[in-house]
Amino acid sequence: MFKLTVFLAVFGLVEAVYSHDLHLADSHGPISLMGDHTHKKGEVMFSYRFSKMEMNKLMNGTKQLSANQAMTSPNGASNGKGSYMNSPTHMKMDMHMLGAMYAPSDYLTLMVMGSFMNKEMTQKRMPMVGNTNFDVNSSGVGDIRFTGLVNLLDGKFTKSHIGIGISFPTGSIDKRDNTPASSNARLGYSMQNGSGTFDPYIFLNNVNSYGRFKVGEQFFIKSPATGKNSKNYKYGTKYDASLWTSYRWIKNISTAVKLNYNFQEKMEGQDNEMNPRMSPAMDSRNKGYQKLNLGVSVNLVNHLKFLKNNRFGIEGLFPLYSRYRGIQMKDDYKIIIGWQYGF
Ligand SMILES: [Cu+2]
Repeated sequence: MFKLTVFLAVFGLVEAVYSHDLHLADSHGPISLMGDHTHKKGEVMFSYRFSKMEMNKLMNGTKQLSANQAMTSPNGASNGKGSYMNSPTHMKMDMHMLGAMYAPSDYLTLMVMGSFMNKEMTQKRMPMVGNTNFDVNSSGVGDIRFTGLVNLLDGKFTKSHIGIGISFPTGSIDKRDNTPASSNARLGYSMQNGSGTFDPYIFLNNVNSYGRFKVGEQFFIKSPATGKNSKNYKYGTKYDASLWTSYRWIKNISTAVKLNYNFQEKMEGQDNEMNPRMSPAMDSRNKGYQKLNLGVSVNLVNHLKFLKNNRFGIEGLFPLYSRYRGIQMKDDYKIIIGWQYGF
């Protein structure tokens, strides 16, 4: 019996008594959520997330269309008469995100988050020039976010906090590459690494516990504050609502499903160095969307002596419904793998 207990304890299957719930798998939300939890006074946490995203379909509103259909659609520059010279057909993005959290008090947690991304877009040229494909690439750091999380309720049943922060325009909006039109062309909006604007945001995060079940919600709003960026455009206000529920199978393993609704308003202005006749990806009319995604995730906490309390999370995000403003590429899926360590 003693041997069995030791065996179970080593594998974290025995419910030991801990001072607080840093050690429970479900004390953090699904790994795709940012600012889903706060920390106790003096705690520090580091995190690393890797995400991979691919797009292989073109959409106009809610309808799928081919690259040739996209190229014969009216562009944003010529009153419904002119069409596009190229159309995107594939896009993929790898992103590395580094984060740190520190709680100077039980009521306030500070958070900073930065990223580095690699993007690739394949475009098809119009039939007149042989429908050939070409790739463009960009990489670099993204916008850095500073957030303060303030606890509203910190009970056994309900935990709520608000987050207030600013996204700083550290990501480049002048990413360039070779295209058939130019050896050093500014790439389309989605190939740029930042918004180019200071974007304040606010969110409300709530989690209710029902034993091994948890139900969480997060409502997030972000909007550019200082007018258009240096290239004469700004992204629309972004609204994001998440609803998730998790189940803790044993102390150190939980699974969750998440519904996420994402709305981005239209873009204002346009980058004058991007020719909207070139591609739907360079036409500022083709920005803004509504998306409903399903997230499926697993959280793990290591209870072994070696690397104790290191957390691992993995989440797959899949589109249930999407409606795009104009012609845009559709997200096929997104996978996020994360590591977190708090002490
Ligand atoms: Cu944390």
